[in-house]
Amino acid sequence: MAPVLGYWDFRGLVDPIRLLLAHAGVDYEYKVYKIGPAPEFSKDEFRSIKHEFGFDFPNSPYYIDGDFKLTQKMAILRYLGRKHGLIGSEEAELTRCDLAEQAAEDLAYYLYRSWFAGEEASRKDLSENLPGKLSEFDKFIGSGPFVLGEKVTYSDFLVYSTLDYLRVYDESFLENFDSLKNFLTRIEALPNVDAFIKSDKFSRLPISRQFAWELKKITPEVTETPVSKSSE
Ligand SMILES: N[C@@H](CCC(=O)N[C@@H](CS)C(=O)NCC(=O)O)C(=O)O
Repeated sequence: MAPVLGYWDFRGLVDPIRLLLAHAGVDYEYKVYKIGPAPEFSKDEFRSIKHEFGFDFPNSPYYIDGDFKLTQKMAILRYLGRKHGLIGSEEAELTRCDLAEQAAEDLAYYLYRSWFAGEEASRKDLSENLPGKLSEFDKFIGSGPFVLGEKVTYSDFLVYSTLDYLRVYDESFLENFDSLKNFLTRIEALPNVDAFIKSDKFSRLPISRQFAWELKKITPEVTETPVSKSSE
C-alpha cells in the first residue's frame, strides 16, 4: 500500500516533506484536511479524528508508511532522509544537516511570529533584524550547491521552504543574498522538484491561511487582518 501523508490545505509544515517525496520519486496518497474559514480557522476536520490513527503524538503533518505511523515534521523528514539516502553519512555531514535543520526552524519560527504580529510591527521587525539572520544563512550555504555540497539531503528542503515563504512575502529581502537566491534556483532545478512545482499539485499560496499579507495576495480586496486563534 502506498504511504499516506496528511495535512491541512496550505503549505505550512508539510511543504518540505512534499518536496522531498517529489525529489525521491515516492508515490503516496496525499490526504488534505480543510481548515475552517476566518476568523475561527477551525481545525475540527482533523482534530475530531486524530486519535483514531494510533499515533504516539496525534498531530499533523502525519506520515503512515506500513508499520511506521509518524507525526512531527522533523521525525518524518529524518525518517524519509534515512529511507531514501537523503541524509549525511558521517559525523561532519550529519552535524551540518542538524545545523541547517535547526537554523531553518529558527528562521521559520521567527518569520511566523513576526507575521502573526500584524503587518506594521512585522515590517519594522523584519527590516531591522532579518538581514543579519539571512547573512548568516547566506554564508553557511556559500557556493553549495546544497547544504552538504553536491549531496541533496532532507535539510535542503527545510531551508528551501522557509526561504521560499519569505520570497513569496517579499522577494526584496533576498536581494543582497546571492548564495540564497542561487540555492533556491538549484533546488527548483532538481528534475522531480521542477516537475512537482510546475504541476497542479503545488501552489505557492496559501502558506498558512492566517497571515494578513497572504490573504491580501490571494484575495486583494481583503484589507482586514484576520483574527488568529493559534499559530502553526
Ligand atoms: N511539532 C509539530 C507541530 C505540529 C502542528 O503544530 N501542527 C498543526 C498544523 S501546522 C496542527 O494543526 N496540528 C493538529 C492539531 O493541533 O490537532 C510538528 O513539527 O509536526
